[in-house]
Amino acid sequence: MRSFTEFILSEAEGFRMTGQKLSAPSNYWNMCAHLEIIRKSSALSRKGRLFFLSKYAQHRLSVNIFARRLRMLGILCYLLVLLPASGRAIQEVRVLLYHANENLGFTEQGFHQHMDFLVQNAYHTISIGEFLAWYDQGTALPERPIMITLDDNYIGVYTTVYPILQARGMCGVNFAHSSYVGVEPGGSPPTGSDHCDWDELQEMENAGVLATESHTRTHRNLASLNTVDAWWEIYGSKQDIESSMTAKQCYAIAYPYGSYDADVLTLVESAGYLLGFATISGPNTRATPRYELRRINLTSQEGLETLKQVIDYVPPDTVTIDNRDDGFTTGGVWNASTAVAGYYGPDYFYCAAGTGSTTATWSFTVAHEGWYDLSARWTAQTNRASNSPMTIVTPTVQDSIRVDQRTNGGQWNLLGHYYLFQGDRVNVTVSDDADGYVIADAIRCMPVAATRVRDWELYK
Ligand SMILES: [Ca+2]
Ligand SMILES: [Zn+2]
Repeated sequence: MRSFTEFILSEAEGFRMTGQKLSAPSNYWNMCAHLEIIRKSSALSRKGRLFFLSKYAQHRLSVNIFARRLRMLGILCYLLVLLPASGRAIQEVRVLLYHANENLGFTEQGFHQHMDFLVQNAYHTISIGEFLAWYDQGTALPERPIMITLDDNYIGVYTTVYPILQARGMCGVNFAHSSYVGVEPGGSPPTGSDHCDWDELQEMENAGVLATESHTRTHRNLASLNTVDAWWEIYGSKQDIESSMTAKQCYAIAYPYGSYDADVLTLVESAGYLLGFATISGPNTRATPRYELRRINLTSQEGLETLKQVIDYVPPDTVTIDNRDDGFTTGGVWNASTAVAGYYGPDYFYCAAGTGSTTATWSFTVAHEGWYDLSARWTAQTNRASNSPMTIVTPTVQDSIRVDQRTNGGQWNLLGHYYLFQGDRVNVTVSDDADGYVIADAIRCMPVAATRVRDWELYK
């Protein structure tokens, strides 16, 4: 495939100038919209295993089954009552995982840079308590919520991470293997592989900067242990942390090596944990299983581009309009559905193929002049239209493209790249003049770096 530059060079003739405004020939953007993004999927293998629970565990289990039923009832009520009325997109929380050890790619400078980026871009670190209130009760989170976690309780958590977070008013979670708290294999002076001691953990806890939670006792692979050993690791570390720290409740566990199976999850619930963190990449919603929460493993050496990617960074001026938001209007009959996964917000609308009289329009006013990428989402299936017509209309842009809604569901697909002026009213419309079901889910208009303008001017 040709590079963007080669494409511009060969296709520059095709660019249309309208006053000061430039838009690309639709075939380029159609090509972009059809680019396949390989999605990684994690398959979790689970193995069956017989085990016996202690009396305490059995009691916890029956209590928890009741609690789980109550929770399911709660979720049902949420779905039935709140969801259809809600105009807000479902919030997501991404959890980052670092290891504060130079031997594992940790650098003070890199961590500094990552945290500065988060603060400067209005991300808000949340605590385990805030996560739980959101997950269990739907309590609102701050804008751009994010959770910082550190595994293995390396001394760098105390010497480096703690002051960096504290200076920025941020917080995080320190997952400690409780048998190794205070263990210093490097002797004196401390080395990167030494571990924080209980006094240091208590100090960070009291400061409200880093809460210590469980990473088992001795960091063994939980899925490979028999029940007695797994219980000793899971329940024992919770006991260690709660008895060694003042007025401490340990609510969360992170699985060593990200390893767990169905039996491990049962033990974790029985031990009284409320949250379990894996190392499966991706965002958490309130529907993510509470003992299989996603975490994104990265090192602070990785640059800001990687960070932006894993946190799905969107610049502040980005406008996102869901089919349930203000700014979305319809003509003709549309039906709501959640049947196919990958939709944005609470649901999507669909209509059958027709003659173009059934339409859905997303409208917004541009806040700042500049270049924007305009994208749309849909849910893909074979019964969809391969040629859903979309028009993009502003006072000076008039673009018509067709998108294939049989593929590329559940992701933002580029419709076009436009120069927009402050105060411009933008209307994006999809109609039923197509060869299958047409989907109206959400659109996004995201500012992009001005470098592309300069690139283009080189070749004009
Ligand atoms: Ca939607
Ligand atoms: Zn670990």
